[in-house]
Amino acid sequence: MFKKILIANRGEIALRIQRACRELGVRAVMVYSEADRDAKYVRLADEAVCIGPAASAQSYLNMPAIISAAEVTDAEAIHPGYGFLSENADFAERVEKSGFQFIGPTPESIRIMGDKVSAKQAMIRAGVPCVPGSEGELPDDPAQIRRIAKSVGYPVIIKAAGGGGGRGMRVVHTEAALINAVAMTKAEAGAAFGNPSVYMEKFLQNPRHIEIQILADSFKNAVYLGERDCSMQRRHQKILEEAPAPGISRKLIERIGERCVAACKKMGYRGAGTFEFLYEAGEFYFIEMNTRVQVEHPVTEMITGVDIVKTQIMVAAGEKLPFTQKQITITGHAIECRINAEDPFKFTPSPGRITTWHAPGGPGVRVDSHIYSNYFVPPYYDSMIGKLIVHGDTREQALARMRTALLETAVEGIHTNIPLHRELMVDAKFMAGGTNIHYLEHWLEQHKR
Ligand code: MV4
Repeated sequence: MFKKILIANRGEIALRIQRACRELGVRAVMVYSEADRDAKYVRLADEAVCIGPAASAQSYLNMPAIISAAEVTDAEAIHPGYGFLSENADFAERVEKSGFQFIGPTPESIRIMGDKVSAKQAMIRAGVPCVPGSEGELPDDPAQIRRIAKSVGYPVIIKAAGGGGGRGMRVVHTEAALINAVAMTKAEAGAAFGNPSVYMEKFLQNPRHIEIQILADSFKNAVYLGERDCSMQRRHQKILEEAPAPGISRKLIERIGERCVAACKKMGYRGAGTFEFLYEAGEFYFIEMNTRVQVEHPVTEMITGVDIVKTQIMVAAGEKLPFTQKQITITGHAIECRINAEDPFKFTPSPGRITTWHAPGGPGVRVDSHIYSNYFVPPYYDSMIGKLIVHGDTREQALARMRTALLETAVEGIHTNIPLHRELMVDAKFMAGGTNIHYLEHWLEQHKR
């Protein structure tokens, strides 16, 4: 096992990774920007290095500054968390070339999954079901593009190979609009991602967003840890997640999970990974793979008892996965509410000083947050200030525990989205389970204030 790890991130995930380090007896080095000088996890760290000013480009995205910090502190490995440099293949490569272990997949795996066309081709080869479409980059010839669209069937969606997470896509309903839409998406993709390559898929109208968590070691061992339902989102920002996904049979999850595991083994994938699927009319369709630990990983930890962050570190250190698929069992139900510093219904950011913070507690309640009374939420970064996670024997018990936890939680001095979560936890359709990716946006339209 490593003696010392550098954590190249901030906020709740920095604290989460530090907790995993302590359990493993690994010393934790934090890097921080000038805006995060007073952060709790910076004080708790064994060592801390300031890497630059508040702006992410000059600190959390500053590769030479982060690698220098690892050099001066004698860290052996770098954990990138999520966001920032976590899915940057060039960073992973520079980390390795500098003699450190990147806690994540190989640069090659990150690169393949970062290009959505090569990711999809890898999945097709590995037998993971994908959305029907162009099976590769769209050609330039308009007649060929029209022919592909006709065979896929309208509506279709044009997506940028360099996009992902909702960036660089366009829905097309008619042949008349097709060629112009492809040209527009290509132009935008070239400007935004430096890669004009686009592909085509059948547009699914009312899917749910279901994802499969996997863990793999360097010895071609891999397991899936069940699924998460992340359909409750607004503008591609998830607001709450749950596991298991309501109403989807274990048999179907097992079938799809086994395909994901087979794909990991085939690709020689190492580390934590998430296969994102759209689920519609009882079928799963792969869309993207994330090669990092995800914000919503705790719901999976709660239903499996597996520490995903600890396991990421163990497999990066060259250890074997400490469990087999047979040893993974799903117990109960978990829900996570993301707590954001923002207006609960207008969604405008609300940075500033937190005057009061009372955390909830009780059976099955977990709080992943770096905040404290008198903490200043800086305006420079993502608005998420923590996550409330509950576990219960049943979905109904988890819902009841989340309602109580949200009632107990007090954040004063800034606005948060807790009032929105309180309303969603008593919403009849959400309580019934299985709402799709458009539900929250429609709900907000009907509950305008
Ligand atoms: C789609 C789709 C419908 N059909 N692909 C958006 C984020 C990116 N990961 C993929 N996205 C979508 N791809 C096909 N073929 C609808 C979406 C989509 C979506 C997906 C997941 C979660 C939220 C979403 C919100 C709007 C659109």
